[in-house]
Amino acid sequence: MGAVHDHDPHRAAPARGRALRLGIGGPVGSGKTALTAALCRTLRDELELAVVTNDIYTTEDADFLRREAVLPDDRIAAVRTGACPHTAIRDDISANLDAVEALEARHGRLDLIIVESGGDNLTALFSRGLADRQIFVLDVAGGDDVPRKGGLGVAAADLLVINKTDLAPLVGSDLDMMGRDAARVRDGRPVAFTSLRERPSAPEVAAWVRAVLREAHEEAHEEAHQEVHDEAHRDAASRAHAPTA
Ligand SMILES: Nc1nc2c(ncn2[C@@H]2O[C@H](COP(=O)(O)OP(=O)(O)OP(=O)(O)O)[C@@H](O)[C@H]2O)c(=O)[nH]1
Ligand SMILES: [Mg+2]
Repeated sequence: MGAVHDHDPHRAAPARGRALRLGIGGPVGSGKTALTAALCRTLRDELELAVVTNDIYTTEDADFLRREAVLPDDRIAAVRTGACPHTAIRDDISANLDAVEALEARHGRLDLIIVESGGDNLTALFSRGLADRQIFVLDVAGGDDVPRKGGLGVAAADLLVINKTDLAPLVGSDLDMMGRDAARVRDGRPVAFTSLRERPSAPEVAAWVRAVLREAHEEAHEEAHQEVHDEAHRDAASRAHAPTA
């Protein structure tokens, strides 16, 4: 992933002490809101969750999530981007960061904040200053040649979800080919096939999220351990150099 983000002007903030921020991006209508709803339903009893949605002119995605009662209303915030959706997740992330921080201020310790991007083209990736990890959602009806065509989202997202597999026979999409093409450009990063219509709890994506959280906790633990070690080392060094009475 490194090469993709080397020029990212926004550096990732440390995950320690705050919620992990998970971006969900992808083309219009691929199932980003359906996946957000699925993750909320599956994970809400085990994690402290909140959601930020991005729409260009409306708050439709947030309204949908509230109507579906996937989380209490005050855990769902809407950002109206008023411009290209990718600008709000990549270039000027301030409105999204404000929304994330307001949720954290209101709810105290959260484990996971999902940020759903507005539907956009294949090149839109989240700034690492906004999202610690990101999922890119394609759907099989958008064309089975999309993974082959690549694009940053397909190639570099931490997890690629290929959704609406239930529609594959109807639209004549070749799932095996989509999987092979995605694997070719993704350098070992994972791909999940989902049908949120047939399996609305998205168990494979929820399992991936749990694994990511475990990994983030382990990293934070190691970092904290390293800091304690460094401090002890500094104290010992300054004692060694202190003049003796
Ligand atoms: N058949 C089928 N339909 C699905 C599936 N997942 C989502 N949908 C439908 O696809 C439509 C778009 O889903 P959304 O979740 O709103 O897509 P989105 O990516 O959030 O769309 P935007 O936010 O507008 O870009 C809705 O009518 C969903 O019910 C699926 O796995 N199979
Ligand atoms: Mg949506």
